[in-house]
Amino acid sequence: MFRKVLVANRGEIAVRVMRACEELNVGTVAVYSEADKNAGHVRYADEAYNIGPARAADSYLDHEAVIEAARKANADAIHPGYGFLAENAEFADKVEETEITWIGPSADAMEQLGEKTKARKVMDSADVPIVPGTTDPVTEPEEVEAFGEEHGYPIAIKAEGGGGGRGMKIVEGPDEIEDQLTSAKREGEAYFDNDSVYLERFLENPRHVEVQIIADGEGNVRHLGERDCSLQRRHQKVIEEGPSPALTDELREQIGEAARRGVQAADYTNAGTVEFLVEEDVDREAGELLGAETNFYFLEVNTRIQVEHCVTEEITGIDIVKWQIRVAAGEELAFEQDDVEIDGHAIEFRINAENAAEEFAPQTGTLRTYDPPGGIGVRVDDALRQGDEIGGDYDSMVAKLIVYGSDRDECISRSLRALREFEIDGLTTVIPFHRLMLSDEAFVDGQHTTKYIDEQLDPARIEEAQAQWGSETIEDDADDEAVVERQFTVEVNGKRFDVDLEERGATPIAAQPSSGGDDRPDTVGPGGTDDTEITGDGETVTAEMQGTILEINVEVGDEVAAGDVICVLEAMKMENDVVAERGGEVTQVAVAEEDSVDMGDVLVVLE
Ligand code: MV4
Repeated sequence: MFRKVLVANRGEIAVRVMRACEELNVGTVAVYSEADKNAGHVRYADEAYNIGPARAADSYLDHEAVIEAARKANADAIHPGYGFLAENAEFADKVEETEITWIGPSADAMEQLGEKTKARKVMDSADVPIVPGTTDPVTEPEEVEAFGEEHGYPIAIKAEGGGGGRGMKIVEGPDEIEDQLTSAKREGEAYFDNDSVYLERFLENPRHVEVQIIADGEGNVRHLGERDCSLQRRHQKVIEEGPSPALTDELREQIGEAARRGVQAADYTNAGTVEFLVEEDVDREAGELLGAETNFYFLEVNTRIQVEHCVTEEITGIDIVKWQIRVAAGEELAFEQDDVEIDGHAIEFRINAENAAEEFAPQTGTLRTYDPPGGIGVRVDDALRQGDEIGGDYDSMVAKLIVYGSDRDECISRSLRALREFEIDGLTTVIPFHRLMLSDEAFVDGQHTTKYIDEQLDPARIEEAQAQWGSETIEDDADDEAVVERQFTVEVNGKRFDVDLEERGATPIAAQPSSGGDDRPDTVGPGGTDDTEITGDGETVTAEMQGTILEINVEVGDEVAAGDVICVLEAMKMENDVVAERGGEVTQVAVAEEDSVDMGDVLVVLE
């Protein structure tokens, strides 16, 4: 077993990995950016190293800085968590070239499965059903047309390097082929440096079901059952659960075995997830359910531990992260497939700092109250505590709430109880949205598909839920205790040390305002992915997230109407239209094309 593991991540997943290390008696090393000097993962680790500025590209994504920290710390392995460098085959390869062990699948396996037509070929040859389509790239409109004539419409054109909703274009009929093909190629080139695309039949109303697998270096592969992640908003998962309410035991067995065969064929090691689309037979001409049969189709493999892995841990009792570390250290899996039993039901809620009533706009602020729930069946994975600040530098996840029950009904009522107990003040979270879903007929009946939030749920109900259950921000009472605890951080040569002081008779440290202390707007407006503050007759359009300006469509003096696209912001590898909410005359354009902008930066002012 390793002596010391460096966790190349932050937030709850970094703490989750360190907890596994702790149980294995393995030392833990954190890395942190300037913005994270006092973050939970740094507090948890045995030692911590500063790897650069807040911007992820200059710290958490900096290959050399991470490897350098591992060297300084004398760590013998690196765990990447999810996001950041987790699926970066080039980084995995660099780590493999050192004496440090990469806790994850081999760079080779990551590369193979990252290229989608290769992954489709591997799965197809292992008898895993793939969505009907091509296993080689297509380049010409005529090829798409021929595919349409054979299989009908709609067709999905997907980027070879894509995944997670990026680089996918839908063609509804022959007249859209040319534009969508060009667009898919362009996105592939821009985001993945690869303009290669392939075709699939587009399934119109699928569920998203994924199978957790774990494999050791001796060729043993086990599947740990499935999770249903159908409740998504714009490709962002909101609630995940297991087992899937949409599968029969027979189908569950088939899909699990298919996943196992597939990754075995790819010589896969460590933890991974095989994603499937599940859909009832439809008559594509008439658009009607045939009802007779449910089919599943391979979509892609995620070569990392996922946010929602906890669901599987709760219903199997298997510590997936611990097994990741063990198999990377050369241990063999100590359980057979038949030993894996799915027991009960688990649901995971992402407690994001977002206002669901304002198109899930990210929120920043200070956690004035942070009081998570407890009791039977309740697990909270987080990396923060009361008083911490949620900045705009990284994602907006405050915590994950994972609830276990002996069956789905018990799990749902327990979840409602836990969400009612969860007390957060100082910033808006999606807790009211979760409470709405738990009383929503489609969700409670398990009937929802991937289209549910985006296309079927009435937004007015989200607003009502937010109004009803969104907590008021409570002002802090001044803390007038005579003993004041102060924590200091000392950084020596880029290594971090904590110093705790208890000061008697000291003046309490004033609480920071939850907003207004920075230059970001307090409120964010609706309107797609943009972020608009209405002031008097005017409107200041600001960036909702950190990103790059791709295109500016207006100049000073232009008249724009409500809903007009003002500019295009590339963020999180997606092109986002920034839209005017009210409209008016452009009085200022504060950015230029190719500028990097931070969340809250002013883009354009209208009057
Ligand atoms: C599809 C599809 C329907 N048909 N492919 C979106 C994320 C990316 N991983 C693949 N995605 C989809 N691919 C075919 N042939 C529908 C989706 C899709 C989706 C998939 C999983 C979860 C949520 C989704 C939401 C919209 C579309």
